[in-house]
Amino acid sequence: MSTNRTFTMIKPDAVENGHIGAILEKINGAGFKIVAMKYTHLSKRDAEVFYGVHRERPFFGDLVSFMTRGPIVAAVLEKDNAVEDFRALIGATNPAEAAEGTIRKLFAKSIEENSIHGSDSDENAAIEGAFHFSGREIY
Ligand code: FUP
Repeated sequence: MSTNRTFTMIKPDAVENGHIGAILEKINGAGFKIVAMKYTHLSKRDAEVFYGVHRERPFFGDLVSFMTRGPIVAAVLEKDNAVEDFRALIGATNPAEAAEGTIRKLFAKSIEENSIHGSDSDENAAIEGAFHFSGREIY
């Protein structure tokens, strides 16, 4: 995956609350092109592997429970400077600290259930995109 791409998940809280459409509108409105997308449901093992870097953190069990509670939307997005620009669009991990107009400020209720994921580096964007999509599913 080239460095103008990032990976996102619309998380179970945002799906449950009917925010898929509004969030995709924000993403497209900010100039991101969707090059892969699926509506899916993480297994416990999927969530444990995806968030493996947090395995030793006290919130890990709750994070896995939350991320497997219901369906998500996974997508690969394309734009110049995708990783950094998408992190700016979604806002701080804790929605209470997120800037006005960001996706987490608009839709998320707590740091645990913060509505959306965005890769934090080009390297992780490639790893996370490949975790969810085969090469022939990315256009
Ligand atoms: P982010 O890169 O903004 O998604 O944040 P992190 O990689 O630091 O955290 C990944 C996920 O772990 C967050 F989206 C929510 C969860 N988390 C908590 O539940 N509690 C915390 O204190 C930190 C993160």
